[in-house]
Amino acid sequence: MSKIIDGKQIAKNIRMELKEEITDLKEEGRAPGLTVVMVGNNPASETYVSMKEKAALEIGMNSSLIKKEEDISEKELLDLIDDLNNDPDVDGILVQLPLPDHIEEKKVIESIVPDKDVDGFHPINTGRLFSGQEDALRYEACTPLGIIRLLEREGIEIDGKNATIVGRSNIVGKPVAHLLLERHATVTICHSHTKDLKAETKRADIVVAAVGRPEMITGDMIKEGAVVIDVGINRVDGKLLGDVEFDTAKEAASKITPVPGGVGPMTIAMLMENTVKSRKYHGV
Ligand code: L34
Repeated sequence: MSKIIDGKQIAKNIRMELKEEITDLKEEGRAPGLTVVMVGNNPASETYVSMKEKAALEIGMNSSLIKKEEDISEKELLDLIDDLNNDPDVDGILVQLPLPDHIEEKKVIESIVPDKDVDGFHPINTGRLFSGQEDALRYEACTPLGIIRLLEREGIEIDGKNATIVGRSNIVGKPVAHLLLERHATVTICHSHTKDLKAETKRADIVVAAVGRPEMITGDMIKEGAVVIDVGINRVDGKLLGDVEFDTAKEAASKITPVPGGVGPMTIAMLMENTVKSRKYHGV
């Protein structure tokens, strides 16, 4: 088995499995429906939303992309979401972030009905994750869930392992900590006030780097044989760099994700998984 975790291939396998499931759902009467809303024309967002659209259509989902001008008012955006909340053909609603400064992201996220929040950002969904409610309908954020799927598919054990997460964002750091905790890892979350970062990463069996600083996690910070998951996507001089210095970290690691081709494609596959889950919940 290769040391490099092929997120692109794993994501593809998952999408193909979902495609078969969607064939059955169509026979039952209705394909899953995903609506992605994008405001403005941030080039990175353009790339990500078109990748989401393509992935959805390829596996037989109904997908629509709604693009709005940068100057759309908050009220107009909230009204649009309200329409989607009430549209029985829409199982999943995703509003691509970031939003322009005049729109309050929190307000927009909270306006999506939790049972269509396939991003898993609504406080109902994060609350159910953080309080360990496993039986309620609960969507988990796509990037954190994608990390768990990567570990599962690579046969990496989580139970009893030391997992150190670098970064405490609401979108990655905090939710991935809870998903790992739920699977019985001993979890440490590091951030800008952490006294000795190297000491924390060095004793980890699993390191998740999600800070958004190019190549800040170097090989000397990794324990021999550890698993390294790089969530960073930093554009530097037209190149994509992770938060991990790949070449040095690879020497120490037993397994490592590349950037690109690691966690990124899994984020999109998990959006598909969550939308299929929503379709099953909502029925025909
Ligand atoms: N609402 N906003 C909402 N949901 C999300 O889940 C996202 N995110 C983040 C930005 N805003 C969002 C994404 O979709 C980041 N993100 C995302 C998704 C996919 C990829 C990267 C970020 C991805 O597939 N990256 C490729 C490289 C693509 C390229 O060339 O730029 C990779 O292989 O890592």
